Amino acid sequence: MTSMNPTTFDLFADTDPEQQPRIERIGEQSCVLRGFALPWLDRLLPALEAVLAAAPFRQMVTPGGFTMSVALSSCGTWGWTTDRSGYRYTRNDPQTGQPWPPMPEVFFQLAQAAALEAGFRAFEPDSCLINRYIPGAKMSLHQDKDEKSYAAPIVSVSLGLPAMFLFGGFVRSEKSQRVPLLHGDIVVWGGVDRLRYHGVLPIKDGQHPRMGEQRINFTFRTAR
Ligand code: MD6
Ligand code: FE
Repeated sequence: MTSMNPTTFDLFADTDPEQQPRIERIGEQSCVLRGFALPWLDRLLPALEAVLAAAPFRQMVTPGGFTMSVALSSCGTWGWTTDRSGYRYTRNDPQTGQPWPPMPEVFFQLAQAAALEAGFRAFEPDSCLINRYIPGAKMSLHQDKDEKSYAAPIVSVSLGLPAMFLFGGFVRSEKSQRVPLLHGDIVVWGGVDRLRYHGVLPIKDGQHPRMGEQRINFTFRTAR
């Protein structure tokens, strides 16, 4: 410290936005960790490619008969699927008949680190749903309620094109907050906020320098 002159010291003062822990609370037990995934990307993206080679993105049909605009894949012990007969977690990918690819260690570690940063200890996700949005794709307001227990939080990683995340209440009609999400941001929510309605507005046209013309979202859960 003795070698630090006042000018150097100023660079690390608490007014420097680069040095702030960028945690934004969006609910009693929910927050956005700005840029949290960025230092992990060099390990995360190759692992993502390997998962997608084994379980490619596909568009699924809802029980109501609508084809989702978001393309989905999963990794981990349990993968989330939907078809005309309903929503469920399955051990096998219905498209390949094979077990979902195992969750890469770096996925698990990132999810656990983000949960801890948000105040949730010992998060052990057994499922990672991977969503791919191209411009125009959206996610209607919904609750994540197919998991067996709501004790564990959900950790949601955003990559690529920006999105406007809607964070609502406990009934669909309640007014939502609008939370802009950028490449590298992570939303963590749980506890009293676990069953809040949420969604994503249609993704705007654009090119992301690293991810191209898409937004990729991972949501980590404890399904069982
Ligand atoms: C998305 N996310 O951000 C969709 N669910 O693309 C979700 O549906 C979601 O971000 C639960 C918790 C966080 C989420
Ligand atoms: Fe969700």
